[in-house]
Order: sequence, then C-alpha cells, then structure tokens
Amino acid sequence: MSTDESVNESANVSIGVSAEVTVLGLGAMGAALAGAFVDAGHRTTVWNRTRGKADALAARGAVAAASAAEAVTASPLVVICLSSYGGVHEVVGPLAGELAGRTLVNLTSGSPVHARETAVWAERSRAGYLDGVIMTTPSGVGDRGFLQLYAGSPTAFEEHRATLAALGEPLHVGADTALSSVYDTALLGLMWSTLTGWLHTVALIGADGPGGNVSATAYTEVADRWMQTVRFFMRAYAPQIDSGHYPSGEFPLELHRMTMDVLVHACRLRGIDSRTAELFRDLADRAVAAGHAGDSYARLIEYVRADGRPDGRAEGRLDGHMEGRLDGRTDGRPGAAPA
Ligand code: FVH
Repeated sequence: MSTDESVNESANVSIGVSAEVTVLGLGAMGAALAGAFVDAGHRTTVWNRTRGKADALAARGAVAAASAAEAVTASPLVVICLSSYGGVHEVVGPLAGELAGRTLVNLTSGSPVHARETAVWAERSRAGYLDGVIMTTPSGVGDRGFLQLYAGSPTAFEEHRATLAALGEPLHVGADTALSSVYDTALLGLMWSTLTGWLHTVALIGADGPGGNVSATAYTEVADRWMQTVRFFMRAYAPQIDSGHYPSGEFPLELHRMTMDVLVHACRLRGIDSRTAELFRDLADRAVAAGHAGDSYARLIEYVRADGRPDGRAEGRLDGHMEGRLDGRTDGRPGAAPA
C-alpha cells in the first residue's frame, strides 16, 4: 500500500466520526459550509456579524454563538468564510489568544500575499493555519465530486482532513499557504479558456454553411468524449514541460500549425470571432519560425511564458505574481495583517 493510499484509508475510516467545528461568516458560502458540517453530524457552532443569519442553521441543529470569541473557543477547528480578508482581519485579529492551539481554516477568497501574511499572524498566535479555496458554488458544497483546495501546515490538514471532507474532496496542494490561491486562479483560467474554446466551436459547428447547423447538444456529446484525448495530451506534455524536452511523437507542431489555418479560415468564413484561433496560430508560427516545427505542442509553453523567454521570468516579476486577484489591487503590495 502506498503512503497516499494509507492516508486516504485513514481519512475514510475517520469519516462519520463526529467532530466539533466552528464556522465564522454565514453568507451564501459560509451557510452552505456550516450546513454541510451539520449534515455530516458534526457539532457545528456558528457566528455571523448580522445575527439573524444564524437562525436557519440553529433550526437545523447548529449552535449559534453570541460572539465570535465564544464561537472560536467552542471548537478545535475554526472555519472562516467572509467576503474579504479585511473582514477576516477585523474578526479574528482581536482573537489571537482564543485561537492559540486551534486550527484556523480560511476559505475567504484572497491573494497569495494575503494568505502568507495571515499564516505569519496565525503562527505568531500559535494557531494552526490552512488557506483554502472552495472550487464550487454553495449548492455544490458537500458533494465529494467537487474539489476543495487547502494549503499550509500538512499536520493541520491531516488532523482535520476527515472533518473537512464534509465539504467536498479535500486536497492539500502544498505547505506554502499561497498555493491554494495560486491554484484557484490557474484553474479558473483553465476553465475560462476551455469554456471559451468550446463556445467558439459551438458557434462554428452551428453556423450556416457546409458542416453547419449542428446543435450545441449534439456537438457537445462528441466534444465531451474528445476531452478525454485532450486530457491525454495534457498528461503526456506535462513531464515534457518539466524536463524542457519536447519530443513530438506522431503529432509534430507543423501538423498542428497546418490545421490551425483551416480553423482560422472556417471562423472567418462564417463570421465567427477568430481571435482565439489566431492567438494559438501565432504562438505556433513563432515556434516554427524558431526551428521547432518537429517538436510537440508542449514547446509552445516557451512562447506563452512572459516575454516568450524560455525560463518564463519577466523582469520585475513579483513573488506574489497573482496578487490583487479579487480585491482589484495589482501592485503586489501586501494588505494589512491582522492586528
Ligand atoms: N458564493 C460563491 O459562489 C463563491 C464561490 C467561490 C468562493 N467564494 C468566496 O467565498 C467568500 C464568501 O462568499 P459569500 O458568497 O458567502 O459572500 P456573501 O454572501 O456576500 O457573505 C459575506 C459574508 O462576509 C461577512 N462579512 C463581510 N465583512 C465582514 C466584516 N467586516 N466582519 C464580519 N463579517 C463580515 C458577511 O456578514 P454580514 O454582512 O452577513 O453581517 C457575510 O457573512 C468570498 O470570499 C467569496 O469570494 C464564494
């Protein structure tokens, strides 16, 4: 049995064991989180700034605390989900003493810099800290088909993994607390690229003309199966990118490049926005012009990276390069740490 299997097995064995958990913040997402803990049979203490929002959960069996301090001291595991890190700092900043010896799981959306600052504050407060991301909407909370990403102390994660499993499939992405936010941004980018690519092809295949008039539903039945092939390529190309070697196998870049011409032409012919097709054709053009026609598609990573430089390092790149993701700030300056 591998280490991963034994970890999974112990987590599964623990599922169903009642734990004590506190949820601070009962907005749309916080209420869903608290509801999932209640449904899983955990003793769930809840607190919200606007107190009335705790009523529905109390009716389902949650304990409504009179203050954030009372809520924090009720459980070894404290989950917070507010609209911003500013709110998190306001709520837990004065509660360093109460949080000592407990684990704070912060599921509030924020930047990598915010995550690291809050981790430093938690360490000073002698609290365990995990920064997490909920990869679904409130109605998906509690469904094991959806991922929840956590970054930070592996020990804290393993200690509370079984309880967190009430929310979805818990995945630890690394000890650096910035990583959950970085993964979140990257995965959302992947979703938008994929959905936009799909929309373009739905428009293309549904347009009047030769090969047109296919419904989105009929096309998507086929496209869904094609995604298995796309996943196969991603898995084959990832180690190539990590090693910096791009053997083409049977599908060299020049073949991709020729077919891209067909796509750009078909889009233009049908009056469909051809900019995404032109974007990847441009990347391929540059790679082919530089002598990489015989390499695999993965070679394009070098043209996607900042400045098209093979090492991907743009001048002046910030350590927290995805800073400002949700609070609109793009200057990389850290926000204020909790008081
Ligand atoms: N809802 C979703 O689909 C997304 C899915 C992806 C991740 N997000 C993030 O989750 C965080 C919370 O989102 P939410 O949908 O629960 O947000 P709201 O319904 O607007 O509730 C906000 C709660 O935050 C409380 N709050 C705000 N500021 C403060 C503060 N200074 N002190 C104390 N509490 C504060 C607010 O309290 P109240 O207004 O009811 O008194 C709500 O409980 C968010 O980061 C999303 O990006 C959700």
